[in-house]
Amino acid sequence: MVREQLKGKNIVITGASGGIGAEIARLCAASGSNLVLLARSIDKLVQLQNQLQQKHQVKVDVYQLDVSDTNQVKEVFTDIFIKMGHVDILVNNAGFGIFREAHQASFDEIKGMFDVNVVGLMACTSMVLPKMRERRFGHIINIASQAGKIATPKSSVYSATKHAVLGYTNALRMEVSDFNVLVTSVNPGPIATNFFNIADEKGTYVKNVQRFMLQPEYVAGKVVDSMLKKTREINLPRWMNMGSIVYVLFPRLFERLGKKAFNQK
Ligand code: NJP
Repeated sequence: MVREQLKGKNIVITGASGGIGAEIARLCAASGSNLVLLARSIDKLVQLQNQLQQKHQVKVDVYQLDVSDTNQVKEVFTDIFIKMGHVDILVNNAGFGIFREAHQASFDEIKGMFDVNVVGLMACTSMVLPKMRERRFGHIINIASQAGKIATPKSSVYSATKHAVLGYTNALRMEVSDFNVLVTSVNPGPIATNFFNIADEKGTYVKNVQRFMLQPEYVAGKVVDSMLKKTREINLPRWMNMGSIVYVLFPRLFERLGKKAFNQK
């Protein structure tokens, strides 16, 4: 499916070596966008680059980037601007989680999750904002999580990073609204990706939530459909988001009644 509004647009995707990021890249390439794909696994990026260039005759650049290294972020984005001139859409997708109770999370794990999910996302955003504001055009899409709306046991640190992403995203949306720059957060529930290889080392959560796992292609489709459109949030699946609305209204009751459902990890 070709999304006409994306033809010839410059799109940068972090965490594009697999999962949702790679699926978003596939759909954007099918719409004729120029892509910059970022991740640490350069071999996977090069493979995807070759596939997309052959199949869709689009321009795809790849860079090895650990988004938690802010010096590297600066260098890579500086180079992207030299080559592309401007970025129309930034998809901040790189992220990871480790399911652990707070008392078991090591300082390295805590710092690691914040450095990638929060600081890395903010650093990439900072690099594209000045030009987007100047051009009065652009879209920043932050992949957060339903974990950014409801924190559940064994997700204390991961949820905290995604709450931070949502706080940042909501303020940013207001900051740039007069500059015609769009800001969208994406809050999915569990998606069948490699995310759980790290997050859920015992496989308990995957087993328990298997029946309502989202497919990465579906989530990516919703993200790409929202591109360059004024979409505040994408919440998937819908019923899970209803839960987060009720949670805001009746937190104590919700935590008590939902205790079993929240203890899936
Ligand atoms: O996971 P996965 P997803 N610097 O593991 C990259 C959120 N989310 O697609 O660096 C740069 O297949 C990694 O690349 P590499 C989640 O929090 C997920 O599911 O080569 N990139 C890979 O391309 C995350 O924000 C679920 O290892 C780094 C990508 O990130 C986003 O969705 C539910 C990096 C991760 O791909 C994509 O995750 C939810 C670094 N330091 C939110 N570290 C879910 N799957 O259930 C990792 O609500 N990456």
